[in-house]
Amino acid sequence: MNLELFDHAGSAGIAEPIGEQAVILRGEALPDVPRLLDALARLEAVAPFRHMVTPGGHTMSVALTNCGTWGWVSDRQGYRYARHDPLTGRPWPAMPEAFASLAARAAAAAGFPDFAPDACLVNRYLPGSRLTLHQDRNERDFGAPIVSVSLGVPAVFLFGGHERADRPRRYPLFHGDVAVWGGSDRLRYHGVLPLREAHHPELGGQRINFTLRKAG
Ligand code: MD6
Ligand code: FE
Repeated sequence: MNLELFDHAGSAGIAEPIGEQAVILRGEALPDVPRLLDALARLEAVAPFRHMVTPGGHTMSVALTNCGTWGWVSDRQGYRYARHDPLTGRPWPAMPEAFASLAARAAAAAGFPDFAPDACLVNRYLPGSRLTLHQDRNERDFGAPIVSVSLGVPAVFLFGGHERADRPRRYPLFHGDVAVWGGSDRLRYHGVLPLREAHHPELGGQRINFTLRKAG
């Protein structure tokens, strides 16, 4: 196993540009981790992780839940944002303050002031879970950036171009890293390689990703 995959090796605090208006803020979320995990435990108790089905009929390998006014959902009808959790019929849990404040701080650091997310998609990866190349285009306003927080086992993030066929670059995302992208990079294809088997001291074998957006 490559030890470098398991920590920042001193990179926390570094802003690593991955596009004209896209950056990985290494370790930005580290001070927030206790609050994030506490909020996640409450969220999970009300809106559990589940595997959704794609419009093509495949069950996603990533399990997900949501908080905020809008939650991202998928079923045979398509991908969209919905105010209610299809599992419980209830509104998604409110966006925890810890999520919203981290997102606003990271967006501002990346050059997007006044980011006020109304949707947070939470993805849980177990060994083998992956996300194929996709664009995030279900949001109403592409003017707002996306803020993505990684916790737990590291993953390889694929960041491509504006065409599906554009060869993506690969970036490791470690516990506490925050990726922000918007503007001219907002619609770039991206994905996550299958998660490797590994152990994280706080999260065990899993990777958690929070993706905060302005959806409505
Ligand atoms: C993930 N993230 O990192 C998957 N989308 O688990 C995404 O699909 C994503 O990280 C838009 C913006 C940032 C992201
Ligand atoms: Fe995405």
